[in-house]
Amino acid sequence: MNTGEYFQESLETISPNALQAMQSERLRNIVRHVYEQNEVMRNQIQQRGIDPENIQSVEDISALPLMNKDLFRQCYPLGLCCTAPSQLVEMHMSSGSTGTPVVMPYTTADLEQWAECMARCYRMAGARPGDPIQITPSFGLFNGGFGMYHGARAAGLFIIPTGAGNTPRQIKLAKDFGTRILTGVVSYGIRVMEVMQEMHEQLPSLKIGIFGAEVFSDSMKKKITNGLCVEVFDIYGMTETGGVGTLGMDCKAHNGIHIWEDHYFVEILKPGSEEPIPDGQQGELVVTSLTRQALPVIRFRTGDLTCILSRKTCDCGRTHVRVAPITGRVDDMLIVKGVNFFPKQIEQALMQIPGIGTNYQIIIEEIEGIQEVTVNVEAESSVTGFMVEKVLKEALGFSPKGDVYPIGKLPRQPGKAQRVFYRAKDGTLR
Ligand code: DLL
Repeated sequence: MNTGEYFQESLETISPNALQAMQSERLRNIVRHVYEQNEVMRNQIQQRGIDPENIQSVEDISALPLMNKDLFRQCYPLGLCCTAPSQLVEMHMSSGSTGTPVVMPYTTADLEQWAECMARCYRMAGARPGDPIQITPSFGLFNGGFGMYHGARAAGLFIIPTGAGNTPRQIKLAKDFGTRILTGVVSYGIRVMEVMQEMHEQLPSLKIGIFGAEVFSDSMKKKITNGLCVEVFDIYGMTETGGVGTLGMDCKAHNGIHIWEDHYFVEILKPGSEEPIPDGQQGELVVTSLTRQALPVIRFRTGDLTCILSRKTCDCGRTHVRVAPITGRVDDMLIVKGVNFFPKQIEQALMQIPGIGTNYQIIIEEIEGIQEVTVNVEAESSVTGFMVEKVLKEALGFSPKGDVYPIGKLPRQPGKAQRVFYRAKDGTLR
């Protein structure tokens, strides 16, 4: 069954051989471009003892050096830029955990490339020209708002650019303008759902929810699907690859995130090493941008954990590789009492409890030299701490403490939600 509708059918359904030839040609060009235009990149390549002529096809990619976030930070603000400053037309920036920003500059062609990737995502989700789309990420340095906007222009949608916040007004506008597509960071999708429930409102025109920027479990996806009465899509991208949707999204088959492979070459490596990980096994996603001008990344270590799910043609007809929804970041893994786990596993377990809310905190603290975990979660009064502890024990194999709070009582942050907190000796959370 072909469930697909395409923005660029011939590119989205390109044959694997033609795709590989296109990637190889683009890789040769992009390596030459960064080598000729940027001193930092040239030095990195020279330090590996190679020159651009060594890279003839994607099969040669492992000869190239790897980049990471630290390199971006060291080169703040435009030290990695590969075009003249006069060519730049926009920038976005993420601050990250250390507070030193990661900057992404764009040329006009880069904005078109971004819009193209995003427009493919919209069309893949079932958006059609003229559909009202409400864009809820902030319009500012964060790439979410503007990326969704550029793509919506390319896809011919009717844009309602609400940006972040004022949820009751968002719901009113969605009702008044018949919003069909709601986009945002995952925790804001959840917020809209909660406020709609509080207001006893329904949005009959709303059909498509496009959310990302944060890890979300399958059970959270189900909760949002049911709460907003939408088909939920998991959109992926990051500042360093050019923003939201550049990497891709899942299609209506919901069987992995299609990576736009004519624009990005992906590898899965063992975290902290250059060892490739076979398809089907989890590792760190490493991305090379094949078509960006101002700041193409070469073998960028994303820090995101996933695996290659399938390289076969999908039910939607697209041939681009599918990766699993992101498990978490390499440094998100928690090790408590000898058990390794990711926050996503806690979310997956919690969301199966009937009556559970969507807001939770994982608190790690050291008590008499031993790490202890407490999970605070909002829920209806029918849910007890014992019920929470039971599902967590079954999911994790050890027993975190479970504390239940009334809905709306745990703090919420604007933007991406913080789920894991460390309790210092003086009781403060950080
Ligand atoms: O979060 C881009 C974005 C905006 C994606 C809106 C989707 C929706 P950054 O702020 O640079 O960019 O953060 C990128 O967020 O490396 C992942 O760790 C995480 N991330 C992004 N999308 C997903 C997703 C935007 N669908 C970082 N699932 C990435 C899980 C995601 N994590």
